[in-house]
Amino acid sequence: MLSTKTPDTPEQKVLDILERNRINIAATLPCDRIKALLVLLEKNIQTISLTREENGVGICAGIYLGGGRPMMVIQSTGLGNMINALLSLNLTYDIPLPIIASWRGVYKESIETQWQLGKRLPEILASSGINFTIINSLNEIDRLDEAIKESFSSLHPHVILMSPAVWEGSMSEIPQPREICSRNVDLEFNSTIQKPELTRYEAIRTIMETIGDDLIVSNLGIPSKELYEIRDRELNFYMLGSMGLVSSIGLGLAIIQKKRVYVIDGDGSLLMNPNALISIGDYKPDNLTIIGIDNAAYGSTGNQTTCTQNQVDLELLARASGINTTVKAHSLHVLKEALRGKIRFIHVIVKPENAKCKEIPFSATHIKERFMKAVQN
Ligand SMILES: Cc1ncc(C[n+]2csc(CCOP(=O)(O)OP(=O)(O)O)c2C)c(N)n1
Repeated sequence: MLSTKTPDTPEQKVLDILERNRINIAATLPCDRIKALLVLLEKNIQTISLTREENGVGICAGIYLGGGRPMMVIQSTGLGNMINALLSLNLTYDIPLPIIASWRGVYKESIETQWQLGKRLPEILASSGINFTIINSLNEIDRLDEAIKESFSSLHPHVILMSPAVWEGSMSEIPQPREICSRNVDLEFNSTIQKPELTRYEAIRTIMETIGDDLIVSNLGIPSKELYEIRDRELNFYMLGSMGLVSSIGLGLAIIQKKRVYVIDGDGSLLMNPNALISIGDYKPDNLTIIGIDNAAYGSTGNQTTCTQNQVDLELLARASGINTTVKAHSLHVLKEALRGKIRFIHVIVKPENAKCKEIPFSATHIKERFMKAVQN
């Protein structure tokens, strides 16, 4: 992509460092202090705008698994939304993620709600085992280069706490309000959810009989164990934790890869992170299918009921999020047809039953390494 140069501004220096490190995608959520940096990033590298930072951890993990070099650019408060994901995903599977965090709450901060988290962040990161670098002024900007390199060589996240002092006096362009055009939502939706006849196990077996050499990311808990039992393969990425992030990882993979990506998600997990559907509806990658297996329960933890029992329709949630080809499957035949038709969201209605399955005998890093090798072949 052609670089739009604004020589000698702090923002340009940051962009130069990212380009030197071959960062090809930045997942962002704004902070007032980095608004000029975000303008420059949008003009020069692919950016993904997030609705919640935790979702970005999943999307960036998918991009990395698919062969990309992503990073995140956020406000430091967002780190509070990301801790579980960084530990259960990045630190467990060895997935790098450089994160520029505009460090609020400490330097010339007038917003009181920023103080408590801001001042404790170094301690929180240190005690979480997350590497971090503090950059207090523009003179220290080369430490950003070191931090990004450290993240990719250690295969771990690295947070760069960037003081607002870095940008002081910058002459960079700041964003202008965009024109909002009129728009129309034309969503006719009627649905019936019948008494379920299928099990999750039967649905996953049908998925495995229908798809070819496509990529699969599977939900934590029993769905991944059932998939392992039905057909283990290198192109299965088994989630062992990080509830809610399986569809985000699928999105990241679909953005960076030409291969087709299937996600086996669950109602509990989709309701924990509907942000994933919103981002998928926004980017609409045509090589991604989310299979929302709805047993109206948190099946893996004892079948406690979820809000799909009587209130939320996941297919409607997907449509309302901008995913426009959806279907509801009560039978294996409809599921098969939907998979063949490359429908983007398949809502599969199943009974809250778990097959008796053994544990997946692989470590997280083994699952990651063999998946990446197979994907990039
Ligand atoms: C943040 C977080 N909260 C709770 C859990 C415990 N937990 C693990 S799996 C699971 C249920 C997932 O339900 P769903 O996505 O519907 O899939 P199912 O097991 O029903 O197929 C829960 C609550 C967790 N791992 N992480």
